[in-house]
Amino acid sequence: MLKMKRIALGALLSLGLTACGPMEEAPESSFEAQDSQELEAGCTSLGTGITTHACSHAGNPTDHVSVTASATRVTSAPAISTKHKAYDLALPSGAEGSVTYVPATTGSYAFYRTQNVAFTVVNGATSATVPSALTHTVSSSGCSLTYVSVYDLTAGTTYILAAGPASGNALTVVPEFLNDTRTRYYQDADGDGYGNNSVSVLTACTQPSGYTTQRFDCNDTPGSGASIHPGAAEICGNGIDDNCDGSQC
Ligand SMILES: [Ca+2]
Ligand SMILES: [Ca+2]
Ligand SMILES: [Ca+2]
Repeated sequence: MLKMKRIALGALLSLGLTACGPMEEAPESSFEAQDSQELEAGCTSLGTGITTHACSHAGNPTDHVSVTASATRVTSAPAISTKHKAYDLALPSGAEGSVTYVPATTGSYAFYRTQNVAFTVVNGATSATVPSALTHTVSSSGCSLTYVSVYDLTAGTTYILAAGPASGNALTVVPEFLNDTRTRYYQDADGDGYGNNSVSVLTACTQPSGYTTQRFDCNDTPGSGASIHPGAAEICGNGIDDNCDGSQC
């Protein structure tokens, strides 16, 4: 009898927790495939997540790398293969200089730079030039990085990064692996600032229109759902869970 009471109490508690507790996070398993994706088709600009991240590296102490004129476009050029680091390259005077980059993982890599100078990525094994998937200027307050290019690279391949000539013969480069700093955005169909947990994109690009980083909107229906969201005041007696906390009052 006691056991039955315990079971009944447990069931009631469970129901209560379901009704009052925070909404469950959307399962992430369906998004795993996106985690190893290359740069999204149609992406025209990287998002602030990765740019801000790269800027923080540029604002910290950098590794100094001296590049000689005789070592350009050769696989024996100095390596800058550690990601999440800023490299301060001393390029040959008035000439191009090279460093090498060996990615640990296959995927999209962004090379942030302090100057818009000639920048070419060459496959060290085939000597073929690797086309950039995206190139654009960087605009971020207080950041010395002004330019970025993205390339789809293969793990274990030695790539040669040829840069310059550069003003002052100095160029800071910050390599970034896009998968490390992608941001998840949730669809906000009713425009109330809160997104639908079950409709999201994980992207290195700028925030898609109609999406937000806020989630837990329990009614994202355009029009009627706009007044229903976690920031709304709960109104008793209207039969609606206005603030999405699982209860109507
Ligand atoms: Ca919404
Ligand atoms: Ca809503
Ligand atoms: Ca209500």
